[in-house]
Amino acid sequence: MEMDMEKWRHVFKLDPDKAIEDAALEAVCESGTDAIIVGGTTNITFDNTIDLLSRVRRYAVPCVLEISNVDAIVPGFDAYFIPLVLNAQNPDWIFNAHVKGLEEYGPFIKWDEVFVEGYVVGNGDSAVGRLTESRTPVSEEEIKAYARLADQMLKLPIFYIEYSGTYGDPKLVQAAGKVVHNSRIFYGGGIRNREQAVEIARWADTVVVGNVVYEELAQALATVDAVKSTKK
Ligand code: 1GP
Repeated sequence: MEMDMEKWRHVFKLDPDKAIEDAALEAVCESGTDAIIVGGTTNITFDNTIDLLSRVRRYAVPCVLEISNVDAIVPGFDAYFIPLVLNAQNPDWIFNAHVKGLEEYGPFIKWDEVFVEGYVVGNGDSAVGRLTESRTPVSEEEIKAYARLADQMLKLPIFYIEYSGTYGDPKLVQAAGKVVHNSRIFYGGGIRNREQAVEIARWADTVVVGNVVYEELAQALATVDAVKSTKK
């Protein structure tokens, strides 16, 4: 599958642990979104991940696995996103999990399919915030420092501002944009309607829409056009 992440403006993130009917999945995959990210934090298994991949594969949309569990790495995705949680305070989520994965899979990895995401978790009460014991809240000055860490120091392809479950402050996305030169800025978290999608799309390169798919599908689908018709 052709995959040019540099052009992605909108992506849906689907959680293998959540049920989605065929008709809803079709609407999501045919919505005009640029890609589907398969990812979640809890109860992610090989079985539910391969099941979702095979269902998304009926459609001509790129499909990426965001790895959260070394035991649920499924071959056959177009690419693999590996989060590195920059504000995690639990060392397991800084590099221990990555080293464990590399011990097991290191020789088999196709590195041109792998993109490391420098994550900043903004919602300390989200599943990922609790798991990684992320240091929150994040101020504008801090987000700029994390953005420079990801972009200039670590030279990561993606700087991901993650507010999963709550809508973050667009000013933080704007602040990050001022200092990032090369990383793509992804924002995900709490986008529930067109207005929020537009507000974020003004500052983020790529807008990630997750949970609302499972709660208000029509609103979720409306975010695609909202993002694509907004100029950054
Ligand atoms: C989660 O960034 C995504 O990783 C999207 O968050 O589910 O709140 O839209 P929501």
